[in-house]
Amino acid sequence: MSVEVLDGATIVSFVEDDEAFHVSICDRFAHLDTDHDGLLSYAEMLEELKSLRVFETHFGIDEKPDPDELASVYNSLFVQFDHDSNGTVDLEEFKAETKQMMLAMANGLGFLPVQMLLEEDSILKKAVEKESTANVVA
Ligand SMILES: [Ca+2]
Ligand SMILES: [Ca+2]
Repeated sequence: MSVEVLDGATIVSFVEDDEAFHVSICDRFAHLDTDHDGLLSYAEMLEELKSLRVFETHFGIDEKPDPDELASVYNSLFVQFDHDSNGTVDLEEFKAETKQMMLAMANGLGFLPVQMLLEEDSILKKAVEKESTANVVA
C-alpha cells in the first residue's frame, strides 16, 4: 500500500491510452484469476472490488460499514461487471467495466488532486505510475 496523489486527468489519460490500458487490464486480470480458467468468479473479483475504493466515496474513510452492507455492495458491483449475467466476469467485461468505473471516478474527482491509499498492482496505482514515468520522460 502507498499513498498517492491523483486527479481526474491522471485517470482519463491512462484509460484513453488504449494499448497501455489493455496491458494493465490483462496483467490485473491474470493476477486476479487465481485458478487460471480465464474467468473471474465472485471470490476472485473480491480483491479487485475491495481495491476500487468505493467505500471512501460511499461511506467516507472514517466510517466502518457493517459486514452485511459490505457484502451487498460487493455483490452489486460484481453484477455490474458481469454484463451477460452468467456468474463470471471475462476479460472483455472486466475491461469495459473497469474503464466505465475509472471514467466515472475521474468525473467525480475533477481537477482537484486527492490523496488515496492505493494497493500495489491495483489499476489506479498503475495509472499513477504511468503518469510519473511520463513526467520523467517529459
Ligand atoms: Ca478464475
Ligand atoms: Ca459474464
